[in-house]
Order: sequence, then C-alpha cells, then structure tokens
Amino acid sequence: VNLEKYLRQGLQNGEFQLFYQPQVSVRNGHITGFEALIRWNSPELGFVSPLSFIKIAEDSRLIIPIGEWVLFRACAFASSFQEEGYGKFKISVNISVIQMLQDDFIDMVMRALEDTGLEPDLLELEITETLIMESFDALIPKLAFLRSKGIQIALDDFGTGYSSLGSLQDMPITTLKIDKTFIEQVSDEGDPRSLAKAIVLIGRKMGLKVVAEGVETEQQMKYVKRAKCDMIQGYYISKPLSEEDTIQLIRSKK
Ligand code: G
Ligand code: G
Ligand code: MN
Ligand code: NA
Repeated sequence: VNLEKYLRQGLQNGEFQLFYQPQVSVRNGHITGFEALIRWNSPELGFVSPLSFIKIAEDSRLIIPIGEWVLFRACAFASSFQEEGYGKFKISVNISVIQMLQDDFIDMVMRALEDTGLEPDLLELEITETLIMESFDALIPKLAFLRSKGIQIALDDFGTGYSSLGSLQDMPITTLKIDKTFIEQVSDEGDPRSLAKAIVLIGRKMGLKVVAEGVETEQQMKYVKRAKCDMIQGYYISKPLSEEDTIQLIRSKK
C-alpha cells in the first residue's frame, strides 16, 4: 500500500490521536508527567503502529506537519490540566531529527508554548541517542537554546546508541531514559548483569534525571527502585491511555 498517501490523508482528516503514558516518581509514587505517543486509526488500514509509519513519515517529510500537530496537541492537553485545577504535569514529546533540523524548529516550539499557555519547564522533548549523534553539530546549539528557555530535553532509548560519555557531557540535556532492553534483562532473579544500575550512576554524576522505561514486572520495579532511578514508565504502572482515560486517572488521584 502507498502508506504516504494515506498518511497525508490521515493528517487532513484528523485520523491521528495521542495517547499518554504516565511517568511515576520512584520516591513517592506520584505521577510526575506523561509521554505522548501517536496513534493512527486509518479507515482503510485499521490501526497502524508508529513503528511502521514514523519512518515513512520521515522519508516523505510528512513528519514535519505530523510532528507539529503532535506538539501542539500535547502542549494544549498538558496546559488544560493546570487550567482545570488538576495540577502540573510534565509532557514528554518524541521529536524526529528531521523536525529538529528545520530552520523554523525553535520558532515552532516557542509558538506551541505561547499558543497553548504551557510553561516551558513542563515541556520535555525526547530525542533518540542515535539520531542526535548523527547530527550533533547542527543540533547542539538548538538544544542549548531550548534549554535556555527552560524546556527539558531527554535522551531517549539511552544505552542503545553510539554516544560516547564525552559527547554526553557536551549535550544540554536534563534527562536520561534507560532503554527498555536494559530493563527486560532484569528477569525474575533480578539479573545482576543488567547495566541499568550503572546507567543511573552515570546520570547521577551528570546531574540528570533518570527514567526507567518498559518496567513490566514487580521484580523490575524493585530493581529500578534499588538502582535509585528517579522515574518509572511502563506497563507495570500503566499502558498509554487515551485523553479521556488520562483525565480520569489524574482526577482519581486528586
Ligand atoms: O507506543 P509505541 O508503540 O507507540 O511507539 C513506537 C515508537 O514510535 C517509539 O519509538 C516512539 O518513540 C515512536 N513515536 C511514538 N509517537 C511518536 C511521535 O509523536 N513522534 C515521533 N517522532 N515518534 C513517535
Ligand atoms: O522509543 P520510545 O521509548 O519513545 O517508545 C516507547 C515505546 O515503548 C512505545 O512503543 C510504548 O508504547 C512502549 N512501551 C511502554 N511501556 C512499555 C512496557 O512496559 N513494555 C514494553 N515492551 N513496551 C512499552
Ligand atoms: Mn520516547
Ligand atoms: Na525510549
């Protein structure tokens, strides 16, 4: 199928939705924020995973308008929590390097904050380690500018890419997200070989917050607690939720 054609059409017809996966503080169990994850229900194709369409959206550059829609939608949603009196929650948005390399990327992000009224420090941009390294020199000044505005920057899928520890020190980031493959290694015996603990120590040394992704079992939960991760995200806490279910969840915690 010509996925590109359907993607274009899907954007026009409002077929995309955002789901939100809670991130929870290890210290007190409170929800600190959510990662926004795109979902596509196409009338022709049914549900299509972002794993299959993000790459095509990038190759066709449709990721630029799709990513803009994602950012505005996510910021508006997070901003509405505060307006409704539910409190402050951070929103984490996955950003493609294609988007970041656009000349007007920074303007677009600042406009999303202005238009939605979201405080900059409640927005976190997630960038994968591999992609940042491929365009290091072009991206670092942009990230530094966004940081100077208070926006948080997370290095996603950390530990699977190619960044040296030296280049990590030059990145204006606030958060490390330990890739879920490291959490998967923590089996029922609490695998002592998992590097998750070592990654937390690296994050600590660099003054970063560390998020464990893909926590699915009680055993993994205990491991990341002992490893002193700051935040947990994964099916053990909650799967990604629709907007409606996200609001229900934060209402029920109030
Ligand atoms: O929830 P999950 O199966 O949806 O996500 C699959 C992959 O798609 C993940 O690597 C995730 O980072 C990526 N992804 C999900 N939503 C977005 C988005 O809005 N923009 C980009 N660029 N990637 C996304
Ligand atoms: O690449 P990125 O980290 O942005 O994408 C996160 C991906 O992980 C999404 O596809 C999301 O739906 C998925 N995910 C979230 N929690 C879990 C979990 O506990 N286990 C697994 N296997 N996947 C998860
Ligand atoms: Mn992510
Ligand atoms: Na990740």
